[in-house]
Amino acid sequence: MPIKESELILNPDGSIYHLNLKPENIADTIILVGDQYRVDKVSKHFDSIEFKTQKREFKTHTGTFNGKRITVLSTGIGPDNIDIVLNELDALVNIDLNTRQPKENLKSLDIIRIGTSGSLQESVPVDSFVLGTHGLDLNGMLHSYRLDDICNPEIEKAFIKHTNWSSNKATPIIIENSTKLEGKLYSKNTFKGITATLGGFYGPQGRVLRLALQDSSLNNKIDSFNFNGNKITNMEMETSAIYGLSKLLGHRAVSLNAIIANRSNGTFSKNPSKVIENLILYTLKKITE
Ligand code: R1P
Repeated sequence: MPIKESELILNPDGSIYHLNLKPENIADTIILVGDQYRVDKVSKHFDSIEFKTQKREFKTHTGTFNGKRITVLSTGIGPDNIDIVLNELDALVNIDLNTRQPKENLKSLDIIRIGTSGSLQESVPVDSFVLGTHGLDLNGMLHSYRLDDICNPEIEKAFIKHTNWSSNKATPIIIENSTKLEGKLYSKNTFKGITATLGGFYGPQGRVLRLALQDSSLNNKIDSFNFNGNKITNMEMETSAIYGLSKLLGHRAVSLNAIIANRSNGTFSKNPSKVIENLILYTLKKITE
């Protein structure tokens, strides 16, 4: 049965609904950034750009860097947007948009996030990079899918117990990165650890402006969590959703974050643009080595 028009929505020109892309517009290596203005900061290093589009916060440039075809695409903020981006990218490569049927031979994309994030550990300072070994999903978007094969119950149970996690909130999920992409992107210049992904910037990440928190000691408990040496290094709003949907759809994903704030000692980078630029150059070099 073809997938109905209401479920797989195409624009009049045949491009996919939110991303405004056709299958030929994307490379097999995709860099995801949050901020739409970061797309230009990546593609300015390309040898050439063959394709550009933007709809809402989803801006895409495809080109080559050192001869390798790469797409850079902005996701905007949050796991809800990742649901759109990962499903539509997968549809572009794994669903025949003419027949509206899944393809027989499925393709795996390499998906690399270049994000910004706050460190939770004093030992992971501002202006450093963190590679997420796992995404710790604390926002719940992934619970709409069947997750049987991607969870890590032992570590999830330990986290729930350690934090006395409220049953009013979505059950935490831990999802691994692609070890293949970790091998390509990791070096002694990057920290490694579990990246926690929240569904908001203030309360969900323990920031208090005027509203009281459900659990004011949660961040301290997250900081001190240690499962066989695995610690939670940083917090942001996309990684676990990227890891979860990539695993479910058969893509490889790794998330690199530039640390621009340290929540443990209250510091913020004096030059966040510089650390982001450094991470962009590091990533482009590593994926084309
Ligand atoms: C919040 O300011 C945003 O910045 C971080 C968070 O994950 C969230 O998206 O990442 P990006 O700079 O990649 O958007």
